Amino acid sequence: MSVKEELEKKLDGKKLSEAENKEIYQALLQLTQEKLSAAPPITGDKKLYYVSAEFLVGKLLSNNLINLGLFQEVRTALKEAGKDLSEIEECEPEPALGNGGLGRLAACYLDSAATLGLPADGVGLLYHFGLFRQSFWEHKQYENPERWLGPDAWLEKTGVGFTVPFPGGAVKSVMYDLVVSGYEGGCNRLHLFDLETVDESLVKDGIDFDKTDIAHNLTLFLYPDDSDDAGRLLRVYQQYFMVSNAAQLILKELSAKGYALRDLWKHAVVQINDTHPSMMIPELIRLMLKDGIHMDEAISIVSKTCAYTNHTILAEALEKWPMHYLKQAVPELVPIIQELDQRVRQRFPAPAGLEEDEANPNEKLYLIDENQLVHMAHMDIHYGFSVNGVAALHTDILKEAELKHFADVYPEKFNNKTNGVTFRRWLMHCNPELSALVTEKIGEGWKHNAGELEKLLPFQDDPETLNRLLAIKEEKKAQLSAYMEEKTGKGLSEDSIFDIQIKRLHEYKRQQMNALYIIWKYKQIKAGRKPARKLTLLFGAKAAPAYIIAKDIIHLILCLSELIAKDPEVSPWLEVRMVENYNVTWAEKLIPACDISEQISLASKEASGTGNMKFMLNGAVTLGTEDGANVEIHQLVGDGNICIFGQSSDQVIHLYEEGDDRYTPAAYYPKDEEITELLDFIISPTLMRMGDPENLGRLYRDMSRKDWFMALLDVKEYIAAKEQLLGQYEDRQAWAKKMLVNIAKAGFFSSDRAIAQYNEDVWHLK
Ligand code: 26Q
Repeated sequence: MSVKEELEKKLDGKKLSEAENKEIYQALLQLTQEKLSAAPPITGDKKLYYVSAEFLVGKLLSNNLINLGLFQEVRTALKEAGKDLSEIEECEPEPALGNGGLGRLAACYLDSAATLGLPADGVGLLYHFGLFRQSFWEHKQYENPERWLGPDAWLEKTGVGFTVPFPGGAVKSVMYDLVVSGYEGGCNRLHLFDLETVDESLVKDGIDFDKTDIAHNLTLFLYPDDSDDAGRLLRVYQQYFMVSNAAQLILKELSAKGYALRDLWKHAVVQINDTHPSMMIPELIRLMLKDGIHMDEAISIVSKTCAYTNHTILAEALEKWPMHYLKQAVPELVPIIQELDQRVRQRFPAPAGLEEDEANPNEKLYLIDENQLVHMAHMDIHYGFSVNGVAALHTDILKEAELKHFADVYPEKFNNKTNGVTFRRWLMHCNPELSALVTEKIGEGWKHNAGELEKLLPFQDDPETLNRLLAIKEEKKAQLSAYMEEKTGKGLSEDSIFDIQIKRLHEYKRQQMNALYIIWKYKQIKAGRKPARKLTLLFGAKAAPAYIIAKDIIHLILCLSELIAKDPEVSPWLEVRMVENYNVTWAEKLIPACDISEQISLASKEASGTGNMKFMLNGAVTLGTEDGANVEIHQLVGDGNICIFGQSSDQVIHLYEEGDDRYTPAAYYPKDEEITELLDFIISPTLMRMGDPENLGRLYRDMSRKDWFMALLDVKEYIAAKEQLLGQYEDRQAWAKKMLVNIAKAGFFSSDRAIAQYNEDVWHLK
């Protein structure tokens, strides 16, 4: 039966051309699910459990169709019936089970593990409400619950469930599965645990709810606001609920295969995705002790089973839980954690002859510090067998600075695994036009072996290929413009340069520095210095609900957007748009249309970045600092195909080390007229009339007095670099060549490569 016939059968005989999009979506969902269940499960003697508090999988329909090899056939059948697959996809709710990079990485990795035929399941939580839905009103962000669950979701009920012990009484879990298809391969699973007794009616006003009622709220929200004690404590409960279920599932599967508990490490490997699942370690030990295994052996087994990935060096994101939280939420783990700490203290005691008032240099290796805070990462490093960073620079900084004392003790545990992204979603799906061109030029091989994209390099002087690349970029810009028109009522200027910054809103990512560029450009145009071509700056970002300055930065960008749109002198040359509720679906529309990819974090602060890789793969040129994976992109494409600016990570680290003498904006900027002018504009009457003086004033004070992420230090170089890059855009052939080199060199950033390396060095599956 053809796909068309199968679909029409599911539509009870209704013709595709006569069915509503919603009906077609449901028929496609059913059909795809049937095919997925028929796909062979990946099996093996040793299995990876990728445990993560976030899996930002995005919409699944197209992804599954691609992996099942049905995408083209379905697209064509729909087209013939006058239907458009991307419009049908609009019916699919997006599971927003992640904040950003870390969650999206987990999703790419599951795709690649299945593609490579490795037995690897994800384990996480089934949040009923994903990351909040963002809306803008009077230039400010508002948050509303994002309920994505329903009949249109892809989940399968499994019938598996466990009991999770909490001091106030045990709770029961139910496990739901998402089938993870590999490209032209078998299937793995993403297991998401829900609370049997969850109660959605607890959600009352916006995203607020009773945080203490854990028997009913554990799986309601992704990362409940943890700006207060109740929220932080709930995070601990949530994490324990996740790891207890994960541990029980792993042991159940082990015993179903007929293996003994003490052989766990031979048949299972647990990848701990950042410290959110770190309680896996004491929980597995607890279960082994209960089964009669002695402490020494339990520790040794678990230490051979667990591996840890670090995704950040920002101090505020490193989890340290007060002991009293753990005593309240997970009392049974407390003696185990204390024992793990004691063993470290015995092995690394205070050096002999230490004076009373002298600090113990080994203190920083301990799990429990003098303030009774439990450092989750320390537990992972001592009691896991592998510690990896997510880009070369990040791993170097971990080894040489942040975690140097650990790397000195365990050099063999530290390794780098530069992040990667799945080319199925981030090229084949979001840019079928470019995929087709690539295939036409170099054949199909790149789809399974991304390194083959280098075969494009010989085309860098071929005008036909270069013109086609430019034409595809134009087409993707037109598509984005049409989508914007549909969503917001206003399209984009398709012949302008599209400069895009999309990522979580955080001061270290420096959206505020981009805003200063906008102010500069606005002033230039007002002064009569018009550019060669219009520039469109696009933003997408959610700010954490309690992150005040991040919300102030959104406010500034939205105010600038309106100011410019309403100014007939400026608006023909400059446009600023911030998309509402940025998510994976938006990313899939924005990235293929991008000319300039903004990767401007303060050097040393962005562990890797993965958006940078997606942009490059779609032929955008990076404007960035030498940070995270930008460093590797730079090395691969060479100076001429990227635009790098700003202080180096060494310089930045040095500035922070200077302590009180460190870079202070108050000492810098009043001396510099240009910077003074840019900053002062934030509180100028023009802008204050448009926005809220409280928000703008606060942001102004923060940027001029604290500027913790040194935007003012790099801003002039940033402006100069951006202007230079905009100039280069005008030589269209030379620009197309840059695009081509970026695409050709992107193969290294395939998550297939990353997963193959994890397997080779860490997991040893198959
Ligand atoms: C911690 C404690 C309390 C509350 C929240 C958190 C928390 C939540 C989410 C800490 C960190 C995260 C997410 C981090 C994240 O997404 N990191 C990104 O990981 C990507 C994949 O490795 C990298 O590419 C990015 O550079 C990194 O920022």
